This record gives sequence, C-alpha cells and structure tokens, in this order.
Amino acid sequence: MDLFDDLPPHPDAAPTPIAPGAVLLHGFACDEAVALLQAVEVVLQQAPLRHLQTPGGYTMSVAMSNCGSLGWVSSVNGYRYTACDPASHRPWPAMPACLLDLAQRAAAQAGYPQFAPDACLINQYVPGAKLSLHQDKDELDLLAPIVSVSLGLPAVFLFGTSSRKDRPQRHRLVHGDVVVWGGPSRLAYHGVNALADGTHALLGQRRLNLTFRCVR
Ligand code: MD3
Ligand code: FE
Repeated sequence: MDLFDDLPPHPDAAPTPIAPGAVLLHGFACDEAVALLQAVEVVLQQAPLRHLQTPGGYTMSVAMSNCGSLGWVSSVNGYRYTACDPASHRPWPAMPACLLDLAQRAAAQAGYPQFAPDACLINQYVPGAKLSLHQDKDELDLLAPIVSVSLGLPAVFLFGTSSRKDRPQRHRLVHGDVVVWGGPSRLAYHGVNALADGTHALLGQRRLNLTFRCVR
C-alpha cells in the first residue's frame, strides 16, 4: 500500500503529456495563486459571474465571466465572442498583467513562445456544477493552444477525441495545475464532472478555471 497514492505530483514534477499536443504542468500556478485570485476578484467586480443560457434553452451550472479584449458568451441565440459584456454594455475588463504573464510562461514552456491570448474565460464551479462534453471551435486561430489554469477544489476532467462517440479519459486537475492544449488535442471533446463537495484553504467551496484563448 502506498500512503501517497492520492497526492498529486509535487509542483516540481516533470510536465506530463496527457494526450498528443496536451501537456499538464503540475502546480505551475501554485506560488502565484493569491495574486491571481486577487486579480480575478477585481475583474469580477467589473463583470460579475453569471449563469448563461445555452442555445438548447438550458441554464449552465457553471458561472462565467471574461477578461481581455473579447469574451465568450452564450444565449438562446447561440455562442459567440463579444467585445462588450452584454450585461453592462461595457468592454470586458482588461486582462490583468499577472494573468497574461502566467499564461505566456506556461505556453512557452510547452513550446508556444508566441502565445498572445485576447480572451480569458473565467469559469466558477460550486459543488454539483459540471460542464458537459463539448468542443471549443469558435476561435479563428485553431493553431494556437488554449491554456487552462485550475484553482481551488479539485475536479475530474474528461478528455476525449475529436469524435464525441469515443469514451473520454479522466484526469484529476488540482489547485495550481496548468494545462496547455495544442496540436491535435485542440479539437478534442472535453468536459468536467460534477464538482465534489469540499473546502479549499484559499478558495473555499469552489473551483475557478481560467482559459486563455486566441480568438482573432
Ligand atoms: C481542450 N473549461 O471553458 S479547462 C471551457 O475546467 C472548458 O472549466 C473546462 O472546457 C474547465 O471551454 C476545462 C481545460 C480545457 C479548456 C479548453 C480546451 C481543455 C481544452 C479546448 C480544447 C481542448
Ligand atoms: Fe472547453
């Protein structure tokens, strides 16, 4: 029996390739988490989290907001990127420098030294919230990777192929993990299982996920 089986790899662990083109940087954001969270809270004061409607008429359990020059929104009319927050009619808050810097350092480490995201989607999960299997293909630049940052409670991330029919792999993403999704992984179906109950020392009963994207 190994008492350490349930622990995530130490932040110094080598990056783990989790699929062709996708690399998990264990704990890459851990040391900066307080600063990142403070910057996110300032963004959320300008553009509060909200539960969007899907074109199918369903209300998402994940609460969302954005920063950067473009933000992802969904409504009964469809998904799209907008320059203004539809709730305030004002531009989305600028991407805080500490967020952009983290995303660029992670992308560079994964082989994308020119990563210049113009959108950062902020997802908040509370226990029970989930994200159904989907593809992200509203971005014009599908050669650029997406960088994702997980903060707070752990989640079970589902990662399939470009065919919805293939059974997805499961990966546990914990506080501070950063994943760079490029190459063939970019168009894979993915989702997040319902968040389990728990309390994180820094974030309390929630998980935040930041995804940095090159949209235009
Ligand atoms: C693989 N977010 O915002 S992050 C999303 O944890 C989204 O909130 C999840 O899926 C979350 O669209 C997963 C990891 C992720 C994000 C985007 C991807 C993986 C991806 C796009 C293409 C391939
Ligand atoms: Fe996604």
